[in-house]
Amino acid sequence: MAQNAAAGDPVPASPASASSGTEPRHGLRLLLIWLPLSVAAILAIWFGLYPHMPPGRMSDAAAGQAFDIAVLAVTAAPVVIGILLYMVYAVVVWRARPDDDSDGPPIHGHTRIQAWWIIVTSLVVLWAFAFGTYQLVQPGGGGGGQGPSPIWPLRGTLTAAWTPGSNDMLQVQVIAQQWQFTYRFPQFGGMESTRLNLPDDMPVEFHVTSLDVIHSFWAYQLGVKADANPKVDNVAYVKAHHLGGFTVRCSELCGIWHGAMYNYGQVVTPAAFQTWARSVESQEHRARVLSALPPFALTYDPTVIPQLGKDIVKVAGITGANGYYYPGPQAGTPHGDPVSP
Ligand SMILES: [Cu+2]
Repeated sequence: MAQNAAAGDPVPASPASASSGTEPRHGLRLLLIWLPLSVAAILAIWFGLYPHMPPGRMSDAAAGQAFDIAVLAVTAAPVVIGILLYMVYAVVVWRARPDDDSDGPPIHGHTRIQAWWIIVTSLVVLWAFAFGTYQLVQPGGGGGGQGPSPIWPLRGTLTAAWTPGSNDMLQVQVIAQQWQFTYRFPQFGGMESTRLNLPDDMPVEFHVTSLDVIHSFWAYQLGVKADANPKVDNVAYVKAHHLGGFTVRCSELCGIWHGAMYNYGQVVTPAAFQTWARSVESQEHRARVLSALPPFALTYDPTVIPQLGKDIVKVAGITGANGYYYPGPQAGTPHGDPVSP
């Protein structure tokens, strides 16, 4: 268009009709470049990236997150390619030549392009809205079954005695404190452990709370992240589908050792889980840890109980969040000094 003006053409009354003879069909050109690029990007995302998309496929929740990211990336790729392509095309094809000081032709409205613009952008937004809403609500999604009073709980039977191989819901209380996580299992006598073992293929209900400041429980490969706030019982669900290890990190800046606030968990077979949980329970029962711990509750008052702390740190490998909130006289021992994690 700038070339026409520079060549001395009269300013056309209607650019579309006047330039149709000389101007190439830019819209068609753009479409023919955009289409194969978009198809290639979609195929690369779906078959190249999606199989490796974090956080993996260890649980329903994790697989759902990987799927959501892949679908939204596939939705976004043609849009991003369209914008970048148009910018590059405009810079290359429509730039003014060095000796061209003339004005460009006047800009007119184009009803068909405007209508298409409104239709296409509306469809993209409506699709993102519908997909996002469905994924939040459907079982295992990120939005429904989380928070202090979940709206859509994960299906499972709540029983006092948990049995492997059934549809029993395993309850795990996650107790965060500066700077470690402790896990308490109410269906196993309220025993506590710094190890998070979980049964494969069975529903798990986390109750996440904190003894001191705000933390966040993030079991990365399981796709679970829940705020750990003092005086709050925050519920999150997961159903693991693969045996193996996962990482738990604190995901909320919670003090000087926040970066060291992590540990590891393991998804094991339901039978192996039961054996482990029972053995820890009986070990803590023999060591009189269970009777010394406060009764299981949804939240705890972080009262310092120095004597309890002493008793608990005597049991190697077993720690109690409620027992040694502050290490007191046990400072410096491997299990009693939280400032040296
Ligand atoms: Cu923390």
